[in-house]
Amino acid sequence: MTLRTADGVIRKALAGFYFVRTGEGEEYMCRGRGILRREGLTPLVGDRVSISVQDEEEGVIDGLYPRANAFIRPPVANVDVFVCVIAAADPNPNPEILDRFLVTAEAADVPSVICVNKMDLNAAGPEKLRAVYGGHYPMVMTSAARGEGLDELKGLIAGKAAAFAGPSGVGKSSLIGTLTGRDAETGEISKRTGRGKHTTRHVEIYDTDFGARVFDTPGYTSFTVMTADDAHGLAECFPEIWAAAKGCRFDDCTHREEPGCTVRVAVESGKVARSRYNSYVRMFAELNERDKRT
Ligand SMILES: Nc1nc2c(ncn2[C@@H]2O[C@H](COP(=O)(O)OP(=O)(O)OP(=O)(O)O)[C@@H](O)[C@H]2O)c(=O)[nH]1
Ligand SMILES: [Mg+2]
Ligand SMILES: [Zn+2]
Repeated sequence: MTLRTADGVIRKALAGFYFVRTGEGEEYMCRGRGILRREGLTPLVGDRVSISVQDEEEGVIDGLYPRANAFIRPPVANVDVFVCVIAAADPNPNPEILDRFLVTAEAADVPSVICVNKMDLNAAGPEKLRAVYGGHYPMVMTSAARGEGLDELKGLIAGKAAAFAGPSGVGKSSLIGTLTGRDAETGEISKRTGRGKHTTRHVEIYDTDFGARVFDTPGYTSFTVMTADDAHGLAECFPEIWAAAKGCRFDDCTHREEPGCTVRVAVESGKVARSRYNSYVRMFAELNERDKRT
């Protein structure tokens, strides 16, 4: 039985249920209507949806409103900015995984902020990361453990729908805990169970008192999904490579073997970091293979 219909946003997805908050602030646990599945539409956290309310707690998702953007990993929609979290150490930074993620965000025209967490570990990695990414992406150095760098992070995401993404264990949930004031609670749980770690298994949106809605997402251990349109669109997804490519003599330069390629000159002079260029070349080869097959 349908009591009424309403519009809302999916705040959490868990075990086949979608938790939808309506404009009036009520929350309903919803299933998706069969028609969505048949049309190949998977509701995502962040989606704006129309629902039929069935009783005080439950409803059914009837349809999805058009999305500004949607991602497979992490499975989120309508993101204003990604906070790409990487740890100074423990786990050690993996630049290629970060580059793959940044390309995915660029391909969808969603800006990224790079957040280097666990600065309290005094590792050597962060200076290198700043040299590679600092001129091309907003960067913030944080310690969720010590509450450092959080005001700067807040400034970068205030008023936005900010999805936290990154490998498992880098501190996404810890950062979100301190941003939303839920840290004390998490600390108690970890003391009681004796576990230092609470791996996130679902996507959920949390409100903050500075106007940001933050998405916590499960960490990934590898990143193979490639969403750049094609090999030639790839250079566009590396801001500093794209800037260097403007000077190339040939419009169709792939920036690999071509003589006089200005991207390679920029790599030699250090304007483009070698690790970024290597990521580009590897991803180019992968996309080329994929395009050949299809
Ligand atoms: N030293 C230090 N440890 C931290 C910091 N932030 C988080 N940790 C610890 O790192 C571990 C992982 O933190 P989480 O917040 O669960 O990491 P996550 O990115 O949410 O991990 P997944 O949910 O598995 O993707 C926990 O033991 C935290 O206490 C930090 O700034 N410094
Ligand atoms: Mg987590
Ligand atoms: Zn070139």
